[in-house]
Amino acid sequence: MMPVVKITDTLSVSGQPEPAAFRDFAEEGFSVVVNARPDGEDPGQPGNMAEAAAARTAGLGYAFIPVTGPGIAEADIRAFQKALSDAGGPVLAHCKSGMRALTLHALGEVLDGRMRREDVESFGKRFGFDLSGAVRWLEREDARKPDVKGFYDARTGSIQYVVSDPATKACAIIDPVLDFDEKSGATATANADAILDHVNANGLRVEWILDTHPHADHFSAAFYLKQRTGAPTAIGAHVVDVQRLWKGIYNLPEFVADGSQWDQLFEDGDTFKIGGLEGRVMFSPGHTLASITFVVGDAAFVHDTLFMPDSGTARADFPGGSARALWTSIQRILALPDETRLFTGHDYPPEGRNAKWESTVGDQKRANPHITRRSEADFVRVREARDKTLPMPKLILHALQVNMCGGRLPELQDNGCRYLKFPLDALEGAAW
Ligand SMILES: N[C@@H](CCC(=O)N[C@@H](CS)C(=O)NCC(=O)O)C(=O)O
Ligand SMILES: [Fe+2]
Repeated sequence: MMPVVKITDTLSVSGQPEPAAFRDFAEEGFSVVVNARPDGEDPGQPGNMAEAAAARTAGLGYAFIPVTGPGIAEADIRAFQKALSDAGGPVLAHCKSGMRALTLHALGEVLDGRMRREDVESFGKRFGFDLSGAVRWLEREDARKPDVKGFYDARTGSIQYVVSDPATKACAIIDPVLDFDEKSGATATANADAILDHVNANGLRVEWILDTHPHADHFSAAFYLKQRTGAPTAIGAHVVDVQRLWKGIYNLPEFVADGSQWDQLFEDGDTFKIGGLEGRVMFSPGHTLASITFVVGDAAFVHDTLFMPDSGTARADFPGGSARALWTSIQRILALPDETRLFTGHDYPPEGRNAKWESTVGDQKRANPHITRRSEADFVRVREARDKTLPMPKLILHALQVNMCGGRLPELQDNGCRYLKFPLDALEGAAW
C-alpha cells in the first residue's frame, strides 16, 4: 500500500495506488483522485481507464493530468489547480512516486506568489520529496520570460521596447523613435536617450537594434542608437521591396535598394540571440510589405498588426499594404499559445483610457472586434472600409525617405543643412 502524504487540508499525494484502494480513499474522506502520470510508463501500471472506472465505482471524482517532469507546461499547473478548486473536498494526487503531483502543486503556489521559490526544495524535503526539478522548471521558465519595458511616445502614439534577458542582462531595442517636429523641421533624440538611460541604469548590454517595419509615421532612431551603442541593426528582408517601391515614389535613381543600410536582414523563421534568450522572426506583412514579428520567449512584438483589443488592427492601405495579407499574418500570431504576451507597436487610446500596449493572444481572441467571430472576407471588408476614412499619416512622406535608409537623415548639404524631398500628388488619401 503506497503511503499517502498529507500536504494541506485539501491535498495529499502518493505514489501509484492500486485501483482497489480507491474505495479506501473514499472512506478516508477524499473526493477526487488526480492522476498526473501518463499511461504506459510501466508495464504493470493500471492506467487512466482503469483508474477512472475504479473512481466511478468508489464514488470519487477523477482528473487525468498526465505530465513528465521536463514536459510540464503552465497549462498543466493550472489544470491541477482547477481540479483542486473544483473538487469540493480533499484531493489525492498521484503519479509514480508522488513527486510530479507535488511539483505541480508547488509550482502553482510559486506562480501565484504563495510560496517563495527559494523555499521550494525545503518544502519538498519536509514531505520526503526532492523538488529540485521544480526549481529547474522555474529557472527554465525565467529563460522563456524576458523582461519587457515599453516606452510610449505620445506624439506619435508609438511604443518602443527594450526586451532583456534577466540572466545575462543582454537586451534588444525594438522600434525606437527619433523625434521630429514637422512644424519647425527640428529633430531630437529625447526618446532614444530615455531608452539609453534605461539601458545604463539597469546595467543592460544592447545586442540588437530592431525595427519591425519601415515606419510611416515617425523616424526610426536605429541609426542614432547604432552610433551610440555599436550594436547591429536589423529589419525584415522584404525591406528591399519597400525600398524599391519608395525609390520610385521619391524618384531617387541613385538609391541602392538592397537592404545594405542594415547590418542584418531577417527572413521568416530566422532566429537570433539576446544573451540566453532566443528570438524568432515571423514574417507578418499586410500593414507593409516588409513587416515582421519578433517572438522572444513568451513575448511577441507584433507592431502594427493587432493593436490593443479595444482598438482593433493596423491599417493596410499604405503603398504595398494588403488587408488580406494582414489577416493571414494575424492568424499566424493568434496561433501562438493563448498566454503569449503581445506587445503592439502603437496605441491610439480611445477617449478616457490611458495608453496601453500589452495584451495576450487569449485577450485578442476574446475581445478584438476586428477578429472575434469574423471570417477573412468580413475582416477585409471592415478593414478596407475603415482605411478609406483614414487620412495618410502626417509624417509618411517625411518618414519613409529616412526609414528606407535605416533611420539615416539626409546628407548634410554644403550650407550645413539637411533637406527632405516630397513628391506632390503621388499618394492617395488626401485629407480633404
Ligand atoms: N494620426 C496618425 C496616424 C498614424 C497611422 O496611420 N498609424 C498606422 C500605423 S503606422 C495605423 O495603423 N493607424 C491605424 C488608425 O489610425 O486607425 C498620424 O498622422 O501619424
Ligand atoms: Fe506602422
